[in-house]
Amino acid sequence: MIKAQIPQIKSLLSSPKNVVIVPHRNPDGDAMGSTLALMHYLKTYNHDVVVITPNDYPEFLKWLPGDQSVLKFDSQTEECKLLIDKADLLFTLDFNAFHRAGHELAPVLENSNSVKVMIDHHQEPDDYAAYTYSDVSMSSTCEMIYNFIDMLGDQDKIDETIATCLYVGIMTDTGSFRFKGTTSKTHEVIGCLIEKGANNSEIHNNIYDTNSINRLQLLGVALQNLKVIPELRTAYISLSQVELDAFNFKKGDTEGFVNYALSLKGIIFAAIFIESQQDEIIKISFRSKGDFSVNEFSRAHFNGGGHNNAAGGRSETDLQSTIDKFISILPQYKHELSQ
Ligand SMILES: [Mn+2]
Repeated sequence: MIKAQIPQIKSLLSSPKNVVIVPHRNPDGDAMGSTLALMHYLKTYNHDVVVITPNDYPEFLKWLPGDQSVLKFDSQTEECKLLIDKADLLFTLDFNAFHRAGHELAPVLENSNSVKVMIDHHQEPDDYAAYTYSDVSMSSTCEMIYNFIDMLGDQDKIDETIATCLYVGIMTDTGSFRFKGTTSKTHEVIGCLIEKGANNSEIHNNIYDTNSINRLQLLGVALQNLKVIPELRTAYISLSQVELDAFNFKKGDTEGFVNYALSLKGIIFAAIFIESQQDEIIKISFRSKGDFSVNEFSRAHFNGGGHNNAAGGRSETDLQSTIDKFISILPQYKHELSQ
C-alpha cells in the first residue's frame, strides 16, 4: 500500500468492524509480534479483533501481550471458521501467498468474502488482497506495522503494549539488528518503541534466555552433526527424529541452530535439515551472507522461499536423500559460492 490508499483504509476503519488477523503457519517472532500489535492497535478503535494462527508457536513467544486471546486454527477449527466467515476485514501479515497459511486454513481464507489487507516483506507477493503493503526492503513486518500506524496518523496510539509486540518482531527478524535489512530507519523505529515503553533488555531475556537443558544438549548434537564443504563455503547441520526425540524436542527448540553453521569463518551458505515424522517431511532452513540468494535456491530446488539471506524449504524424501540432493546441487553454484 501506497500512501494513496490510506484514506480508503481509514474510512474502512471508521466504524466498528469484525477483524481477523492471520500470520503464516509456524508463526515466528515477527508473525506474532505484528499480528498482536495490530490487534491491540485496532482494539483502540473498538473493532472486534481476533488473531488466528494456522497452528501453535514456540513457548518463548507465549509471554507476548495478548497471547492468551490467540486462537489456533488446527485445534479450534470450527470457532475459527465462524470468525473468518463473519469477518469484514482480513489482515494477512508476514506472508504473501495463501498456501503459507497451511493447506487447511488456506482455502478458508481464499473463500472468505472479507476485504483483505496484506502487509508483508517477502518476495513475489500474490495479488489476493484489496490493499497490499509489500516491501522486501523492510527488516520485518513489525517495522511495516509501525509505518502503517504512522501513515494512519496514529503514532500516539502506540503504547507500551504495542511497542513491546513490535520490538519483538523487529529484534527477531533482524537477528538482533545485525542482518542486512536493518537500516537506520529500523533503528529510529526501535528508538521510538523504547521511548513508548518497550523494555529492550527484558524483551531480549524473554526471547533468548529461555533455554532448557534439553535444547542446549540438542544444540550439542546439532553441532556434532555439522558438516563443512570449505571449497563451496557451505556448512550444514542435520537432525533426525530419533535425535529430536532423545531431547524431548519442542517447537522452537531448533530456532537459530542454522546460524551456528553460518557463523563459521569463511562460510557464506548454511542449511539445517530437520526430520519431521509427524509432517512426513524434512524441514529445511537456509541462510546466507552477501549476494547468494537462498530464496532463489530454495524456490528452485526445495519448494520454499523467503528472503535473499533467509529462506525455508521442504523435502518429501528421507533425511539422507535430501542431504544427498543438496550436496549434488551445490556444484551448480560453484561460481557464486566460491567468489
Ligand atoms: Mn518477517
